[in-house]
Amino acid sequence: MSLGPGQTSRAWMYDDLLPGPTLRGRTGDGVRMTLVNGLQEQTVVHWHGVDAPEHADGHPRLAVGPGATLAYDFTLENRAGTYWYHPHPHERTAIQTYRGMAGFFLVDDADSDALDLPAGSREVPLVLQDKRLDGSGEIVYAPSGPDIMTGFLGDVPFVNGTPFPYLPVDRTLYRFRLLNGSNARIFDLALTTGLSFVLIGNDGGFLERPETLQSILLGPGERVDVLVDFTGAPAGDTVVLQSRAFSLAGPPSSQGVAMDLMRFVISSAPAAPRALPEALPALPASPPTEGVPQQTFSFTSGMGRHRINGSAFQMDRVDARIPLGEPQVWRFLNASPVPHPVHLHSAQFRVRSRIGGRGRLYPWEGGLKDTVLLMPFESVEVVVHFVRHRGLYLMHCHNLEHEDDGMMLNFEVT
Ligand SMILES: [Cu+2]
Repeated sequence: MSLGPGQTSRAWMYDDLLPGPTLRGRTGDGVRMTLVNGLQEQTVVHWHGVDAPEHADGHPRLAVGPGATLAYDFTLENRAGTYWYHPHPHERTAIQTYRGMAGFFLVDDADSDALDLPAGSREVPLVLQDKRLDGSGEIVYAPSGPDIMTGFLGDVPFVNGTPFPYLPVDRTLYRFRLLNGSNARIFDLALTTGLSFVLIGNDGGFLERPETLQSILLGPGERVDVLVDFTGAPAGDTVVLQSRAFSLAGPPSSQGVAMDLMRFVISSAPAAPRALPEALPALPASPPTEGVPQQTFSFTSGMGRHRINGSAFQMDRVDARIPLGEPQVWRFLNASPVPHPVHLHSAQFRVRSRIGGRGRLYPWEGGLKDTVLLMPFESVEVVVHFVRHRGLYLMHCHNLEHEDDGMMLNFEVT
């Protein structure tokens, strides 16, 4: 694949595209896809954030070897939202995702249609990543021990598979679907020239109400759906999407360094202004949580080993069980000096509190989430409610080096 003028690198891709093809469906659609494994190792696809039945969720025990195929057939049950897909083979998720295997899975429904948001060339999915390149411009993936402690961090920003790209934009409203598709890097997103984000959605679809924000902290695996209004921007101006510097205690690394991710170049062509939505579709009702069972999961990174409740992932061991339809409160404790973005398969959850560290929740953590960022020594409480599928699913850290090192467990919806 090309990285710009005169520069190429090898990549591992879905359908020879970097990122993979953007899949788009409507709630209630049947999804039928076939994975054809052209790698020299096993792989499997996980539909991140999508409530797939057990056989279609991409659990590593379902991975297929080189040359083999795997058929997916399920009904799309999620509400409108910004979902995505990536590999999930045992201990090889990090390298396969890093080398290029990831794509968007966008879902629409009657509610999203009714909002009449910017569409076509003014609705742009952007997958944000970081890479390391060697002297010849080849993408490098060779994590050292310290890299596995912090996660593998790159120094070159990639957006949609291109280093520091630009996008010409008209002077009107745009919708950006932002995905942090990095293995380990956390982005503190902001726009230059005083522009702000109007946050309308996150992992599991639209939020309760639009919110204007100057910055959004996005951990690996998390998504936000934002509107940006370029109406007042001067023609010829360049607006930069940046990750701002932030400080982080713990082992030294480049986590938190400032990075310019991409540029928007304002066109001189006239464009009709568009109004922002005043209200967003209602969220599904929350389950009652009074007196419901609780479970605690402790994420530790001692001696360079990443564990949940002291154990490394084992393919056939079930670490937690939860009855279908029973709401529970799950507490995730980060008992370590490194961040852990915690991801659940099978259903979206609600984040209800954070203690330690930042000690509060942020607007992009409202609504429905499938991934929540725990900075060092933070803990969060989430309300889980599995209502669709019984079966074996995963909880894991979405820092992919941590995941592959064993910070993952099986839970069974019974
Ligand atoms: Cu982690």
